[in-house]
Amino acid sequence: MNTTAQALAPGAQTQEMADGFQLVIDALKLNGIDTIYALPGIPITDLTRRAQADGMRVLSFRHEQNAGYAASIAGFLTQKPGICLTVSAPGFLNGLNALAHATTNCFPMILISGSSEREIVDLQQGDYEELDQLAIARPLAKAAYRVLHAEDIGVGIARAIRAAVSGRPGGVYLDMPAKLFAQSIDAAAGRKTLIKVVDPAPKQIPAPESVKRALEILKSAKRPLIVLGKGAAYAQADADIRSLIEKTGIPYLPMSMAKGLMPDVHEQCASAARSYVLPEADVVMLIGARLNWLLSHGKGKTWGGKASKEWGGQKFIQIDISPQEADSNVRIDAPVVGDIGSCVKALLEAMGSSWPKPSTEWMGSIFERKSKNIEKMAETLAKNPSPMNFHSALNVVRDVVKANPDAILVNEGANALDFTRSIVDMYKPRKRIDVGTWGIMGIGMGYSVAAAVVTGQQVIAIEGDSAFGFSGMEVETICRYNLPVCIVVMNNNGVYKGTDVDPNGRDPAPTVFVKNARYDRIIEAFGGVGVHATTPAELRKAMDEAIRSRKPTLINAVIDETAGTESGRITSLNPSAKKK
Ligand code: ADP
Ligand code: TZD
Ligand code: MG
Repeated sequence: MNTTAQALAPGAQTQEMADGFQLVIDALKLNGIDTIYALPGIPITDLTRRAQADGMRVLSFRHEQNAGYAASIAGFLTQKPGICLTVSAPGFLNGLNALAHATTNCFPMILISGSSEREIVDLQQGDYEELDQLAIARPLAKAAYRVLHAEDIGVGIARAIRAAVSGRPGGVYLDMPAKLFAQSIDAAAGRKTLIKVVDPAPKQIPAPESVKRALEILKSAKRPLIVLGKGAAYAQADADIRSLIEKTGIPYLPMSMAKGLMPDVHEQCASAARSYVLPEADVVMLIGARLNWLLSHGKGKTWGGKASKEWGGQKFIQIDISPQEADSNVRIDAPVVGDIGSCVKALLEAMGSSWPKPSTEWMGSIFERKSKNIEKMAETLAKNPSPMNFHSALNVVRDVVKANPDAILVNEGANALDFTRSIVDMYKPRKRIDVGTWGIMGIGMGYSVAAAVVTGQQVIAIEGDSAFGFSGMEVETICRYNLPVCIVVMNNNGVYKGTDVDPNGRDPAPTVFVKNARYDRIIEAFGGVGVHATTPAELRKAMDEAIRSRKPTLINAVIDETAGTESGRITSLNPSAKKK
């Protein structure tokens, strides 16, 4: 503990003191948290300095939203809460988006914000950066706490850690008024107040009867299907999930961030036959995936229902840590509530040594559709149009990821997202991180920084040009920390396409950006490598070189501005496009 000696009255012994800053740092370190994603300023500047001096990694960002997204994905990748540290009012609000994002996506994260003087804030007397932050954070966080006294810092951090990682993970807000940091207490007494959290995310063992019920339904299936969600990726139960899938022989469909949990090229992977297996399956086992909009709420035409809200007739087994998740959209015939590691283990044990494989008829029909679609896609990928389109550019990314399966793929945009997800195969768990449950733009550079920092692996960020703009200034951060991040901006001159025009001929259309922008030059301002790529060959060369050198690189990949579609794959959600 780095403490200050304070002189007392003459003759008295020197008393070792610790202040609030120190107790926060010590409490985090005691719990194995060694990294903070931050943006300094009153009242937390010294917290960032002292945390760094004490050996913590302090990554300083250009905007709190990006620090927050970094913290949230660090939580997803490590199962430890990612820490985002901000100043009061505006800094807090900038970080809040990421806190809500963490809660929505079930990522463990703690937003620690400095705040202004309670007495003044509560009487609304107009303090510097006055805002009732705790009240604002509460509805967006899994939990929200305020610490007023130095001796409560240990409890505050312990509660925040438990709330973030136990049960269904989420975002936690921790309010720390400026006065807290300057409070001094006796160092030895302070040390005793710190809590090392024992078993922060306790296992939750499923009830044996729920396991039995699930297996009976699964056994009765003629056309079973497993859907893997990002909860399954988060759980880090990779080997058991693989055993379950291979032992049962059931085809599986990975949700976006569960791609690679099982290799996309595995023979049981049904991604390329998605629109066939969803309506055809008679029993579907969801593992860490919610039946939200991304799965058409488990009903309607996608699932074989006749009308848009009609149930398709399949039975659902749902493995989830949240007991409230079942029946959120359709009836869940067999909820299995527990952590995925324990649930999958229990299923494997209860299954015994032999399990009937799905019929060759079911597997054969999937294989047939899959092969056809993969063949069609291969033809499209092999084309080399000029200008380059999403397919010819992503064909390169596909090869590069295949050759570098440990690299982490960050992905956002509309077409740039949807095409990447369907074209670029993933081979290992937790290697694909993207816009998540909200389909949010702006995660790109924050995710890239955190992924590089917590894994040490090469990061490849495939970014729509609009998407990139939300966090683009963080290329300075990437250069400053010299991180192995290769950003590819899929530059089609705008949101979805670059072809819209103002019917009145006055302004650029709302979806269109400066034509032929040179995003590559942005990174050059900070000493990174910028490349302008107009052909797949140029793109390949630049990506290979970025990965070989591990230098911060931004490749401006010029994409045909007519190539995209409105809203990518989710055109149907767009009210104006629907009218057409
Ligand atoms: P996707 O978007 O990939 O479909 P979702 O975010 O919708 O995934 O769903 C993830 C689900 O996983 C959530 O319902 C969450 O409660 C659950 N979950 C997260 N971690 C665990 C875990 N360790 N064990 C069990 N369920 C988990
Ligand atoms: N703001 C936020 C925070 N999230 C969003 N999802 C949007 C706005 C709306 N939006 C999308 O859903 S995709 C997108 C926006 C602005 C950008 C699409 O353009 P792009 O990708 O250049 O990133 P493509 O390849 O041109 O489609
Ligand atoms: Mg674009």
